Amino acid sequence: MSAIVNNPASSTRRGAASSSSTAGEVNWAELRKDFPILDQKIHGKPLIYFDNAATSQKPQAVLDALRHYYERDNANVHRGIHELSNRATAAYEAARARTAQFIHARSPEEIVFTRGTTEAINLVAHSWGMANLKSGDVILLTEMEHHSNLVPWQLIAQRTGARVVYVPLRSDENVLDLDRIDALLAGNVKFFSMVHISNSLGTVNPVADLCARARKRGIVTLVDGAQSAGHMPVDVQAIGCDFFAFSGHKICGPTGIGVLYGRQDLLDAMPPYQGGGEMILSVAYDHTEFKKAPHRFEAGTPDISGPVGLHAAMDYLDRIGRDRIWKHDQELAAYAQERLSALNGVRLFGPKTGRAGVVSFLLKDVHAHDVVMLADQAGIALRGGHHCTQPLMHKLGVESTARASFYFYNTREEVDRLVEVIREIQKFFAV
Ligand code: C6P
Repeated sequence: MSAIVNNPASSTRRGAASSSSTAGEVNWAELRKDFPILDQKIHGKPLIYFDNAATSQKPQAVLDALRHYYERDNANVHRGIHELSNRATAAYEAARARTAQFIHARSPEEIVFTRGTTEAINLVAHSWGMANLKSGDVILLTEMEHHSNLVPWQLIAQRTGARVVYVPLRSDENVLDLDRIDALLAGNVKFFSMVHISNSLGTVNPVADLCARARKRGIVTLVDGAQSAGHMPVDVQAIGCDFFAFSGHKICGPTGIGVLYGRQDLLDAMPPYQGGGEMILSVAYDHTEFKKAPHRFEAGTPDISGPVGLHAAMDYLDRIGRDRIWKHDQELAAYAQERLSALNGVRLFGPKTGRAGVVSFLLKDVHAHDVVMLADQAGIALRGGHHCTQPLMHKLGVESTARASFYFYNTREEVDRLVEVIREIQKFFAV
């Protein structure tokens, strides 16, 4: 990393040097140099990567950590008594401790490694849900959930007889209708699972407030942090949730590694999700004793390089500062919103103010996929489709949207280029 200067909070800074930055500020354009992938042309045009909600790019520090692990330390964890296995185990558990610190969990024992947000939510739905839900119970979700926080609950509802109920959107602003929350929670709600930042709308939900209201009624809560962890400071104790899930690949880490935070007492009381090696204390032909959490939920050889890469990613992000990343994301999104809304024939989705770095839009009479295909020809990576939020799209009366999603290595100049390209697309379709 070369682009952060004079940041007193950044004690682990490496090679900090940028004469163009002012005290405590980040030279965002300079940070791009940490991402080798960004330095290329697509269809002859400089790559503009605006598909960060799908997955982020990886800085050199993460690529180096993965390479170092496989070149020097690779072995299986928790099993061997040899040096390499000890090193791999130490790296794996150090990543767990770093993750606990990253989201301010009380201890590393509250961190379960999973394949991603999706698996983390499925783990809770299957383990906690099957053990605690029964016919007549209500699972409360919101109308803006990603399929990953919707389908697992429908499956568990089918098996337990519980019902899924949704907090509605306010039609004017694409935000949750908070006036309805208390009445909904007063139903027979046992579990309330909510997205922190909507991947389709960019809406930032007031999760601390929602969790506090649920907690008063003894309702267990989960926050889907796929789009928030890595984009803003996250403190699970301040949020007051019982579970929090996120994916490494969306926060500069590798694919295949995710995190489930769970309150220790809840995790300890939950039955295993999968059975196999690593998660047992002892096995006999007729019964098994399981390890305590988190190991009871990590059956089989885990992804080891994943946590190593994730550790490097978390260090990298914190050298920049997640408060700064959040400010940058929001400023870029507000700028994109302002520029796009000034165009004729552009429908913008999501809240008018305070949105995260996600901007969904449609051009009048142009299919979202055509927008994305033509933007690709101009070197811009957008995403088009339902973004795994089909019920939400239905609610909004559309099949799909085009979406630009930002991260800290994106710039205002890139947004300007997007606007230019959208104008060209409009001309092409004579809108
Ligand atoms: N959204 C997108 O918006 P996984 O695939 O397990 O890493 O993450 C799933 C997931 C869960 N919740 C939210 C809010 C998400 O945005 C996502 C992933 C991607 O482009 C893929 S649809």
